[in-house]
Amino acid sequence: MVTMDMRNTVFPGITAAFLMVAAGAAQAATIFADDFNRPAGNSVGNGWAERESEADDVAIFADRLRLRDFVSDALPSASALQTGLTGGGLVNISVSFDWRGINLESDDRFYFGWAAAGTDALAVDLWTNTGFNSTDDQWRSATISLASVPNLFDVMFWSKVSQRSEGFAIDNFTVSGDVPAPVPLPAAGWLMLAGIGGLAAAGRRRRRAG
Ligand SMILES: [Ca+2]
Ligand SMILES: [Ca+2]
Ligand SMILES: [Ca+2]
Repeated sequence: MVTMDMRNTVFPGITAAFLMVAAGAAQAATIFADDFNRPAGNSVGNGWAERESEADDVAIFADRLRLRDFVSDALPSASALQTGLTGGGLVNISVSFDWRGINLESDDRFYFGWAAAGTDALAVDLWTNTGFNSTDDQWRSATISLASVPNLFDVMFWSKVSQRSEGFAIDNFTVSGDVPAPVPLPAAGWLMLAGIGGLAAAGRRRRRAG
């Protein structure tokens, strides 16, 4: 009876461990997400800090983030900042969002930037930025890999435009990462298989010796 119990419990357990390893490598986890689906208003909410000239330009509008303004003294022209995101041990951290330009000319840009937590939001040169431009009103999707992102980081949408009517709209913003594969488990599995092989070889040697 003891032998039957071993077959029923130990071997399914080993199978489950290897399946967990295979699934872990591709499992994505969300760090922060915002679909901006909430009542229209001049404050974005959900932790976003705003830089704008007129209050209704960095705002929730039509279930999206609208970022459309021109603060004339320095960059950013307008921005929405989210601080204190944590990688939490995830790998391959990336962001994705949908966007479209609002009245942009060819020399206008908007940016997604990221930096270590606490970086000055007005010192855009200290941020890692990806720039976009669109002179039509088509929605597009973007995915950006945050290489070497620190464990605690800030993200910011910001613009570099020349008029208050220029900007962009954002929707379906997600920051996510992959759960790292549990490396020690496959190592242990190989050691266990090597051990079983070693026992079998020892058994053969004992049988030959006898
Ligand atoms: Ca506002
Ligand atoms: Ca939305
Ligand atoms: Ca312009």
